[in-house]
Amino acid sequence: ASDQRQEVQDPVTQGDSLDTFAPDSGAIASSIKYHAEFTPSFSPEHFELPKAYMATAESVRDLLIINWNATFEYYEKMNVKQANYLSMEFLQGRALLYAIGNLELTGAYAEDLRKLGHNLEDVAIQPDAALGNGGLGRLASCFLDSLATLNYPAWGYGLRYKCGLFKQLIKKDGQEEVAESWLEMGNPWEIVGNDISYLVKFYGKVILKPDGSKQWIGGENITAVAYDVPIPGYKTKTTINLRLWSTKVAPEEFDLRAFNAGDHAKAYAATKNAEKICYILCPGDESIEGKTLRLKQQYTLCSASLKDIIAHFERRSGESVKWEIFPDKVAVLMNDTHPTLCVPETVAYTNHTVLPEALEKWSLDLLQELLPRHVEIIKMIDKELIHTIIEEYGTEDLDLLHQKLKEMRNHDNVYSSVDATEDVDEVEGPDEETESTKEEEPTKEEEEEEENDVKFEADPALPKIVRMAHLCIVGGYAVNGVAEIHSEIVKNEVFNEFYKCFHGNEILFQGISTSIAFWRLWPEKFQNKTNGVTPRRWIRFCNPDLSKIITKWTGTEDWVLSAENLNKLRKLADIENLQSEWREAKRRNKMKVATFLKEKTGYTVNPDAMFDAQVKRIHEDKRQLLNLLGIVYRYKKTKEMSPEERQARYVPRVVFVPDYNVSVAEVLIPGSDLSQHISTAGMEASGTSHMKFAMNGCVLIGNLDGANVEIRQKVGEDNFFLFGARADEIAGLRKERAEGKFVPDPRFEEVKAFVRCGVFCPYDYEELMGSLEGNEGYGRADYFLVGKDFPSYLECQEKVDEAYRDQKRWTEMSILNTAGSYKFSSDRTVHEYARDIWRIDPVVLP
Ligand code: B1N
Repeated sequence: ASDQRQEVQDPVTQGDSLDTFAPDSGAIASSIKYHAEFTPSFSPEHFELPKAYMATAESVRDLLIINWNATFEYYEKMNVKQANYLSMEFLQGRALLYAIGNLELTGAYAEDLRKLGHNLEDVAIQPDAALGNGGLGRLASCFLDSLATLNYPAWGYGLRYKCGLFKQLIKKDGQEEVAESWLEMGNPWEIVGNDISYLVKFYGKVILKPDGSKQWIGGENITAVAYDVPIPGYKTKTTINLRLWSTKVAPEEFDLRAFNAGDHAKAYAATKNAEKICYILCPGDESIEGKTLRLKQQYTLCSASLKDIIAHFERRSGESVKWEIFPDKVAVLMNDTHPTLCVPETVAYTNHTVLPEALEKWSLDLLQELLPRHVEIIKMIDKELIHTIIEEYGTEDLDLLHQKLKEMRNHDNVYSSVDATEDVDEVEGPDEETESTKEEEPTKEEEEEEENDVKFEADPALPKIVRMAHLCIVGGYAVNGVAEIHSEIVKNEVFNEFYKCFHGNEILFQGISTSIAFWRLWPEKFQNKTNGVTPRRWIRFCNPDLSKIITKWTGTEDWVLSAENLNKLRKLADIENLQSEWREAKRRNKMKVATFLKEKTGYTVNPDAMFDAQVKRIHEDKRQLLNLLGIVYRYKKTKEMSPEERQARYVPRVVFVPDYNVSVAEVLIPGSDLSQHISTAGMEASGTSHMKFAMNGCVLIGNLDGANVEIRQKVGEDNFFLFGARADEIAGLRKERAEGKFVPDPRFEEVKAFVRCGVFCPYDYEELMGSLEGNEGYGRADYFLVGKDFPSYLECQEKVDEAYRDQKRWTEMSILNTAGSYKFSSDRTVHEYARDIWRIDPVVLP
């Protein structure tokens, strides 16, 4: 990629203005009425929900489209360099009130809707756009918000799943997942581009053409159609695009003959095959069918998006398409490894996990079958990698080189992208469509290559797999982790072989360390980009009460666009008046949570109690179990108290909130006092919910993992409840555990026994508790070290209780959390990506 920045100057419209449509009072009401009348998807009689929502949304969409078109046309005309963010997930949440807010029309819409007999807040009842699971998808959405707000030329690319995140029901036996289509009532936020579609090919074979080039033919073709979602920036005309692909059958794939012969099932097979690609988010991939589907999803995203990006480049180039400047015009970011199949192009890669089981691997056989041409290219990349290694390392010490490659291919710590380097006869032929498919004689160079391949052949006994992260690192020009500690682990541990490492003896002489041999691949590719979240949605929009206080005490509303202004609160944190306003706002937000919980779960909670929240996908490494066992322990202790003693304290009350999503977060986060980020150290890449909690004045309890480390630095050590083992201690502790040397704290034994005895309900707790003890058949002995961290967690929670009793001190901590959260604005993150990875500049519309 080129380092060149561009100077964007519009010679034509400089000084002119392309005014945003600024509707006066009454114009909004007419626009809503217009849509209510002419919207074809609802019956004409009434102006009620959901029709009122739809008509309001469509009138807002009109405004967005004006800005969206202006943005698009300007980028076309100026031929700007554009970043493209490819992600299998986006967690947008609700759009209506947010878009109106960004357009600064909340008052006007509320007023005009009132005239039409509706309340704006009540009209905004749309389902969440939940095209994601958690942090990774929500991060993508925060980035889009920041990109638009900061006027960066950028687009998001994703898939338009018909069913987003499942509806979660908690039944006696556990979680029940129910499919739910968010598109049932229609989606006013998308613009279908029936004229923007691409063929995506699967299966088939590769043939060699007479001119020596290769061609991928036959197989199955589907069509990907563009659905565009305008993303408005805050207080700017810039409105960028999220292009989501939906799949359908390519017309020629429909078997009309079978249909007419009455074999309808056969005729529809192709339709179903195509449509199922975008049917659900994250299809189960235990079965081979599931794996194939997931791979098809990933490839659809890559293929359609890259074709689209290339089409843009060609169109914007006009008469003279110069491919050598492609990297000056286009940056492509892969959000984790899911879009790895983009690698043959110009890409950058963000890693979001170091958990071995979460690092994507695909069987070479499956890839070979579905994408034969890509496998050829992947193998070429692999060969080139080995050459690079040989060049870097030299062949003087062949044994060592062998050893190195073997290590690289070792299953849990590798870097060769493909296990196999020997040739598989993937070039088929002869084929009817070509005159000749004879392979050319290998050149001398190729013969040498062959020799090296044989020398450095992978262990044939190992299954052939492609490690997507390795492919991303080899093929990407930049690789980044998502928090400082995570980026260190990425380069020094998990992918160290791609970065650099020492081998041979390290000598320490008079305090100076010298290594004998030095292995260096691509240290320059590795970077850190600590995650962030948008302060627009995560303070201003979800917490209007606190926003007013921040604006009042910092003197301006500038913090919405420049989060550094939040830090002005630091000096004010002990002022009595600010503190009492702050507490009142928190209390109102807690009342909202109480109302919400009552409605959603039927449980009553006392707003005077401390609200202690843990918000995470359910996973062993997030250690919900540590939280639960802590609660159980405290419950047991409360039970053992005398009635008088118990009176003086709150009895623990625990509510599980099912079906968590962005809208639920918008209620829970502002109304929490404490939030828990207690994953086993080294396992949470970053986390992002704690950034939202801190912004909303919640104090955190956590260990030194992910972005906790940086949050603690910013809010101050005294304002963060720290416990638990550090990342660099974990390996040693696990070893100790496995060797049976770990002596559990009596409180841990007590709480497990208490659960086991069945006080909560009769249930076979053996598996759950066994996993903490490493009993036979229950896998790795407390791999996530719940037992190890349990005592320090309990002690830390006691300190929290103590601190909460001093409301003045607590409020100060709360304010200091908001103050220190300034670093975790996605604006800062996006500026860093733009500067260091995408190399794009803001382009302000005239
Ligand atoms: O990405 C977030 C981080 O803040 C979290 O720490 C991290 O856990 C999360 C496969 C993932 N890592 N990996 C995923 C999501 C979906 C999927 O199919 C993996 N999500 C994360 C943002 O950086």
